[in-house]
Amino acid sequence: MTDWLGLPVLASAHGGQIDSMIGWVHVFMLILFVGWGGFFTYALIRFRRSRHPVANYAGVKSHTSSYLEVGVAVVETILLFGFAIPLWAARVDQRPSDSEALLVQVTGEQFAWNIHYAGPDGVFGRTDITLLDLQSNPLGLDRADPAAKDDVTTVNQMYLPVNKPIIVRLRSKDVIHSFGVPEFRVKQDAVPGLTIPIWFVPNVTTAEMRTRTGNPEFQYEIACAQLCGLGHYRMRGFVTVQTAEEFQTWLENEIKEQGAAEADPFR
Ligand SMILES: [Cu+2]
Repeated sequence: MTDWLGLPVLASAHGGQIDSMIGWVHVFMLILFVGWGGFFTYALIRFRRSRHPVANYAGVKSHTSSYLEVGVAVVETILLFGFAIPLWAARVDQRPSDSEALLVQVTGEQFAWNIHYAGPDGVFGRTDITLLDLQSNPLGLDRADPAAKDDVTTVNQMYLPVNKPIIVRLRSKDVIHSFGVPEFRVKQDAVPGLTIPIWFVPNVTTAEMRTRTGNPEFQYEIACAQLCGLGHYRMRGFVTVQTAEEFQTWLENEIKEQGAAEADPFR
């Protein structure tokens, strides 16, 4: 229904609602455009110079236009507080419980996305700012902490299972970044000092998307959607959506590899 908007291919459960909203906003804007355009044309003709050689300094005396403006303001207030804010609150409050969703911590930094999985124990390992090393340990993860043993961290590579609710806990190490994946219809600022949850359900695997788009190299891309510094343009991450089994295999491999690398850093 919203094909005429030329939006990116849709790949999340809630995205259809966003698209239909974008569609409706366009329709309403078109109505406004036609309405105001018509009024403008009417005013040009009705108040043309040949009919009004002398300006009227008194102007309009009736209060109709003031009442109309107050009316518009009242309607807009009702739309905002009666519909928009409650709808948005329902969306962000009714997020899936931590047990039914996959929790992924995403930390933006100039200029990369650090992705952190808690692993099978579901507990994120302790992080310590003194352990932070931009090359080898950008999150300052303390591998000595038992909860960190099965943690998996990656840079700019996010792996997600298809059809499972994902809760991203979004954070930033330095400035404001923005986590945007157009196909998921997800975009949220990452603000230093805050941990902001966002949730979505990716429902098309990367493999399926490659067939659908006819592009064998298709990748979901995390675009930083806030101008965050000189390297902003290269702050790109990638999301690979896989079947549940593929994701599990990937996670287990990473746990093994990252655990082994930790035990023998010179491997
Ligand atoms: Cu950024």
